[in-house]
Amino acid sequence: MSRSVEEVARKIASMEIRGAARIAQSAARALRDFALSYRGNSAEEFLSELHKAGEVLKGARPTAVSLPNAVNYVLLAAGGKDEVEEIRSAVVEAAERFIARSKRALERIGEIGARRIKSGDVVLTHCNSQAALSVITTAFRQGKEVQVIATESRPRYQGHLTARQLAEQGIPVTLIVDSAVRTFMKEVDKVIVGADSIAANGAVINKIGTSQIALAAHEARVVFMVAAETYKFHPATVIGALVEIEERPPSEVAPPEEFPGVEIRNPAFDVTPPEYIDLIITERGVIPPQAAIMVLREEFGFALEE
Ligand code: RUB
Repeated sequence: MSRSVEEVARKIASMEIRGAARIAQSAARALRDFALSYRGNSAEEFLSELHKAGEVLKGARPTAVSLPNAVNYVLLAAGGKDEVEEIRSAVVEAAERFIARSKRALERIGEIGARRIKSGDVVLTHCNSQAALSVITTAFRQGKEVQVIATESRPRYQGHLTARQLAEQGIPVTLIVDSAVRTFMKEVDKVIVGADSIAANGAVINKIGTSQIALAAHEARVVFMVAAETYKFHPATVIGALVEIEERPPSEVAPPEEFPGVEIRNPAFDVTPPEYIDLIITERGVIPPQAAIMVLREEFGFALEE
């Protein structure tokens, strides 16, 4: 097994590489680099090594489906090839296509989503999502006056990244603790978050706390939007699979040795039901959550046969 594949998997697991899009792109890049550095001359062995590398990457974190979707996209291109060089160029080409497509999707989501932002809007976001930020920054670059409220996103504080990234671009941003969301909701016009996985029924799996924000937005009749590339849709949910919610180490929440006799739980993601989601912005257009199944059929039709 290539050291660099293991290194990327380790960085994904430790969250040095984090966020569903970055995770997916880095997995595609790791497979490309592995293919480029492979020195054997048996096509069969090469394919088997590639699949092992794919499994190592997929096993790094369980919730963001962008990870297996990226790996499967790249490995599918290598299938049916019986020469080492053919496999190598198919993997390199597919990985680069995936990365380019992922970057283009982010821009397109920004353009499409910005149409839903009006000048003067106060937008609340949670965690640190490139897709959600693409919408906000595109609207701002178009000259719309937007103000952002960013939640800190305990326990890993990805909201700090969001607040800094927005402030660097000159976008007015207020950082709040996660538990202040309902207090601030009366000042909010729109909520926009990213997604790690979207299920066939339109439920969105995203950073822990997202579903509480959706509930508060619903209560206050504030529009709740999700920005997600089509590779964040989860094909196996069509055939009944549930999305695994990652439970991370208790030490991220508090030092367990300082709390003898206390159980500390740290689920990293939660599920927002489709009833609380107004729309999902993808690179192909805006859909209601109930149309998730159509995206899955179009995108992964081949993978849904058993
Ligand atoms: C990140 C998170 C993000 C989604 C979407 O969680 O929940 O909202 O991954 O991000 P973590 P993007 O920090 O635990 O990886 O739009 O950048 O893909």
